[in-house]
Amino acid sequence: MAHIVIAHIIYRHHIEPQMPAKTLIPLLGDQLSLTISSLADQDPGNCIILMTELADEASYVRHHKAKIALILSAMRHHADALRERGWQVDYVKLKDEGNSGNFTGEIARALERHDIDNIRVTEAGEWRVMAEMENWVERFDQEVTICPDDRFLCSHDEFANWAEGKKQLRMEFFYREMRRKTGILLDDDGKPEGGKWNYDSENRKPPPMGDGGDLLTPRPIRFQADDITQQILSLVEENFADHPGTLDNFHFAVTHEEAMRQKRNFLDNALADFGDYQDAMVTDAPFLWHSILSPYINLGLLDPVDLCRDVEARYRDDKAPLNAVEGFIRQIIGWREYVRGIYWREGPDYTRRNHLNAQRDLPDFYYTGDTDMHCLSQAIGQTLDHGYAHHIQRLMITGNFAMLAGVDPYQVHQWYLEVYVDAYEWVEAPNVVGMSQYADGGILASKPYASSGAYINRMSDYCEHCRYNVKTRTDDDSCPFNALYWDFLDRNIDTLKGNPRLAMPYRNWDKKDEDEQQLLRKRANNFLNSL
Ligand code: FAD
Ligand code: DLZ
Ligand code: SF4
Repeated sequence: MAHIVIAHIIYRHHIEPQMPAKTLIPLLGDQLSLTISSLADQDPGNCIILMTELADEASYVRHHKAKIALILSAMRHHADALRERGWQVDYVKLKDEGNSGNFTGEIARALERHDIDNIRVTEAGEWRVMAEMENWVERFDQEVTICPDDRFLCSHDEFANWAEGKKQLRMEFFYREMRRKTGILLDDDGKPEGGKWNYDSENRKPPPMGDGGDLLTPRPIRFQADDITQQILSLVEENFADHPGTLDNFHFAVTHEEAMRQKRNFLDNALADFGDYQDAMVTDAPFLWHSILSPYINLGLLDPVDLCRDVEARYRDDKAPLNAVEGFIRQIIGWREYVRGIYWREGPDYTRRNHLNAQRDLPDFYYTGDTDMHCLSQAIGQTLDHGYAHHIQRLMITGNFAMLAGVDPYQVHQWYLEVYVDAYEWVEAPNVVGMSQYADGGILASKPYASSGAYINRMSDYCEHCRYNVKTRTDDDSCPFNALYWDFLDRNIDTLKGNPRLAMPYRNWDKKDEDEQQLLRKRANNFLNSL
């Protein structure tokens, strides 16, 4: 089992200090919390915080332009917020002369600018950067302290203890532990509020439709770009023109205060209906009743547990029903913590897993949205426009299609890491490689999330606007998901047939006569060859 080591290694500084030597605190782009562990108990007068805009971080995958803009603008605003609180921040801009473009190079340069006798940093959210940090001790001959990231409820050791000896790591049981740990949504006797731990069965309503499809949904606040953001937008346009996505819809919150306003907007206007329509999908309505808060939680602008307590308070004040509140809290203290635990437990090779040996290249339309399949063109189109798609779109449209088509899961992983504004490997990889592609062989999902067009038709209005017929399977205009679904089961029969949760679909496949099976295979292959 892979394990992360939090290092406390002491080396002597080799330069004689003229002034009292200081602590260098590198702050990574997704460590924008004012109470981040690397700053805890430190004297602002005795520290230099180092923040660096890095070409390598912006381009080790081709991140969506809006993702780069959000991170860089939030970093510049956060540096100001830290300075206002008395910290000394050494901030390196992307185009500053001599910027080496990577964390290690920038620490080396900072050590020449300042008199430093130790480095203190919060652990990174990715194996790649963690490996880099662990080299700093040797590289710089400095004491390096790597602090645990206590913005998460569950530490690495705690997750390892929970997982120890279990055959299956079920999110549901992990989630109950987190409820007990926080006391969130427990009654006075320590029992789950309302008598049940999980109200998911109430959260699968089909999409609500307004007159003529004009749906009255809440809207996220669209923040106006200030001078800092304007400069960043130009910088990104000039330097990352070949990256996917557009900046035309950039209205993200970039400060702690703006993120708090977006949070209140969600609590006041969307939370109450979040549960009912959590899985619904509607043409040209990208946000529905979702919170659109993941970018801010993952950057550190919002604290996840504070958010859950605010959500719980809405329930206690009779402002939101239990199914919405429990459903929302489960996503954060359940799924979010659980996928992080899996990521660090499984080790750096996790993104290379390929249980179903899928080898096809990712179709080009994932970067253009240019396909006749309306569901895919909607999910991909809004992703390129906003850097956002909600969970069911990511899982059951883009993820489901890639898995059914047999796309190489590493390419799928890279696409998700690029195009979503909230994507960092610790959260993206388990969701993609494990949950959506079943490439880890069932660590995270007990069966592949594979579905035909029928599910998409039930949960969306997409099929009404599509040139394909969702009701048929083997005609030239039949919904491609239908034949692909059966072909996927057939193609992977040796690997998947033993899974008890797939017993029913395989029985249904076996019941089809040979001619129908052949027609389904032919329709699937014709379609795949046309990609
Ligand atoms: P809401 O629907 O309002 O949910 C509330 C919050 O719950 C989110 O903000 C998020 O913090 C948390 N959450 C919900 N589901 C999950 C989950 N499965 N894992 C972790 N946190 C969750 N989430 C990311 O933050 N980054 C990613 O890169 C990412 N990639 C994904 C890839 C796939 C294939 C799938 C199926 C899911 C992925 N998710 C990812 C989870 C989820 O889709 C997003 O968190 C959510 O869509 C963000 O939008 P929101 O803030 O409106 O969420
Ligand atoms: C994602 C990202 C980007 C695009 N740019 C920067 C940057 O310029 N400077 C920085 O410190 N961090 C950036 N990040 C976030 C890092 O990639 C992230 O901190 C690591 O992947 C660890 O999670
Ligand atoms: Fe998607 Fe098929 Fe429905 Fe078209 S018919 S929107 S391809 S599920």
